Amino acid sequence: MRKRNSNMDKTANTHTIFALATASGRAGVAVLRISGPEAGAVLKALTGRALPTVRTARLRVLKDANGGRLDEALVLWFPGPASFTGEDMVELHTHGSTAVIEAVSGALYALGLRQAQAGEFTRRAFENGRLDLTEAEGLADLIDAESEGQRRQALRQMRGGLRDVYEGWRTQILDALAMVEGEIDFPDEGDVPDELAHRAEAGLAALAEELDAALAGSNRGERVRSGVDIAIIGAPNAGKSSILNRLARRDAAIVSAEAGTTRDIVEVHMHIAGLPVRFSDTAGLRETDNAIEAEGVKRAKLRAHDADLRLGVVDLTSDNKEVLDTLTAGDFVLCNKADLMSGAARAASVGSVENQNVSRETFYVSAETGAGFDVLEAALEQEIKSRFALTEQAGLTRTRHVECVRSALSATHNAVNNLSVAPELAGADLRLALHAIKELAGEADIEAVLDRVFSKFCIGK
Ligand SMILES: Nc1nc2c(ncn2[C@@H]2O[C@H](COP(=O)(O)OP(=O)(O)OP(=O)(O)O)[C@@H](O)[C@H]2O)c(=O)[nH]1
Ligand SMILES: [Mg+2]
Repeated sequence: MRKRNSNMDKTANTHTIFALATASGRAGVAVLRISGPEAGAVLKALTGRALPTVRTARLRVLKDANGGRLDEALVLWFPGPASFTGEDMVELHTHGSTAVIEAVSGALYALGLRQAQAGEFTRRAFENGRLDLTEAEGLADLIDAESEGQRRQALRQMRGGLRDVYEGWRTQILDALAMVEGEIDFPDEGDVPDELAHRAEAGLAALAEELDAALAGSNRGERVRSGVDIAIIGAPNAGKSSILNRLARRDAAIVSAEAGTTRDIVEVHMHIAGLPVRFSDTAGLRETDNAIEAEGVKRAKLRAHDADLRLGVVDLTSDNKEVLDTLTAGDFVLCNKADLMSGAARAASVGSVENQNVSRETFYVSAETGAGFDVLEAALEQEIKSRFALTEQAGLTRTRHVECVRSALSATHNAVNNLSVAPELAGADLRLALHAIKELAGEADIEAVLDRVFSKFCIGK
């Protein structure tokens, strides 16, 4: 048995580690996980008995080195490599008090184990080939998931959804590379046609299209992960804070008849269409000598600029030019205080909020009475669904993925351009594309290529 602080282990990977898998604090049950070569020996030492049946819960008394009872626990034995980390693993389901967790942890330290670092179990699983990088990321997202959409997306990625996608790309690149390499290495072989490299062209064009589509859809995956940002902007007193409170169904922001009430940004978080959504109520846009209000206006504009969707609130009795100019295509115009408007006034107003160049939906609402909110909320849900919600296809969910796919795409474009000019350059481009896919997967080695060249082309060498 390794002793604590011993230097027997030079490589961190072979050290046996443990960690509390459940949240700390008072609870009915706590789960401690152990992983590494000593896991089995540790379980024997703790229970003073032989290892239990594989992957079967057993009730055992846990004792320290002096025979002192620590707790009665359910124990499970998962020998590697068919365990989560690929190493020998043990789970101890103890009672969930701080005292029990501390006592059992103390016994594990005494047996020479060290506490796992954040993510170390998953890291080992990755290094042992139990999951690829995107699956590990999916797992991390699943643990963090707060909304329905996040849960579904993370689960799909954890189960290899993205891997399936990039394995398809990898095959396409390898196919093309095999053709190109055939051209370079065996130019005089009779069974390798001269125009071999050009046969790669159609496949690469199709690949470029797929990569392009994945990049176009990446905004969705990232939004599901990080949430949709909606900014409420408008002239002072238009009723922005009242609208926020209506949407939130609580008094989140201060409402008053005084213009310039809101200065700091007031945020409300909720879930719409299974996605986390952040509404930001902002300061009314106007010129002002007041330094604090001016700072509020500056922040409002910045938030509006960064938002995924803007709700431009207008009060038809005042000047709304600045607000309307801030809105872009797809944003919503909310004509508030509809309760103060006669039907004729409303009809006359239509032209004043329209913009010939930018298509925006217009809603007549009253934050005071709640009129029009059912229509507005339904439209918001529809908009979020169609613009950001999950699609059937697994996609890119992180900036890291987007960067890898971007380099794969640019390398593919270069390869297509080089095919007719110099196939050896196209080959180098395709290796770059392959490397980008390997980065996406979290791999390093890229030597599968040559095997493929020979096996596919029956060159006879
Ligand atoms: N009649 C009527 N009054 C409204 C409506 N919405 C808001 N108000 C009133 O308009 C005034 C301003 O409302 P706020 O929600 O504070 O407006 P705001 O746009 O947040 O204003 P600032 O934070 O100052 O920019 C308050 O007196 C509200 O009660 C509405 O739909 N109908
Ligand atoms: Mg306000």
